[in-house]
Amino acid sequence: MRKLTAIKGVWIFNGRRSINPVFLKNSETQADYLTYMDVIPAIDLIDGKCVRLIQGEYHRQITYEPDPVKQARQFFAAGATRLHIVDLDGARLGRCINHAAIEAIATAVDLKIEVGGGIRDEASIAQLLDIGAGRVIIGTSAVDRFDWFGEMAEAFSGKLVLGLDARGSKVATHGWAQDSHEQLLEFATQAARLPIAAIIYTDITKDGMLSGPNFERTKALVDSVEVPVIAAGGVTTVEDVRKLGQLGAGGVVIGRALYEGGLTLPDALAAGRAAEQK
Ligand code: AMZ
Repeated sequence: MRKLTAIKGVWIFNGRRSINPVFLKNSETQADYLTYMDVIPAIDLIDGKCVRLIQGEYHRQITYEPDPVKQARQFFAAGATRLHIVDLDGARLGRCINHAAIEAIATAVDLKIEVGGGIRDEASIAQLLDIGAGRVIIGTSAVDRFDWFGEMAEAFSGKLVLGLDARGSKVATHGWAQDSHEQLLEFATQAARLPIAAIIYTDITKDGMLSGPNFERTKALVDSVEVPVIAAGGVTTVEDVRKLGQLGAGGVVIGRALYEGGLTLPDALAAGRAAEQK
């Protein structure tokens, strides 16, 4: 751990990962930067099974492991410490659908879990935290009801993550079926003033394409906000992980590349740790 102010990374406070440093400014202890990046494998759920979509389109679905607990155990055995779970049925329908599978994973596997997809009310957030999720991801409702999102961010300080999914510079919602009027950087800047844990940025056009992430927009985000930016969508190679680390991403979410064997989780984790030493 080193004090670095020029590189964006993950804020820590008293040796622990922390929320937005804005909320630490009155503290006598200075917040430090921890420069390693989280490498977070993804489980996307449809009908209780692990799937991937291509560019978020529900008719372009690949089913992998039918048992998500088995998949989560494999990620844990390969060295993961965090797990990204998306309830894709939930994202489409606007309420948590794959609750049983999420609870089964949270109960069976010792991973820090972030989960999203269809979370639209306070009770759903509380319920997911209750069953062991460490963080809850909110996308659509942050865009549609920003004031509500602000209230929830305060109520569950450091536990919410903004899921920022975009086609180009336009933020998308409702399982990526709708484009909103929000612009990526403006919206991120506004949301980053709240006590959220991170922003997960997904470039929809890259997602599931195995052709690399959107480095340019990830960098623009990293340079615009003071919360960790986690990059998702298209992360395919060790080099992608390394480059995202160099440009200051606080983490990466990896899906299809892990499932199709092109990238091993130990190699991706090693690249994330290497970013720590920069
Ligand atoms: O692939 C999709 N069509 C998709 C997807 N992966 N649609 C939504 N999501 C994810 C977002 C975010 O993690 O990346 O669901 C979460 C946001 O859900 P919601 O319901 O709050 O917008």
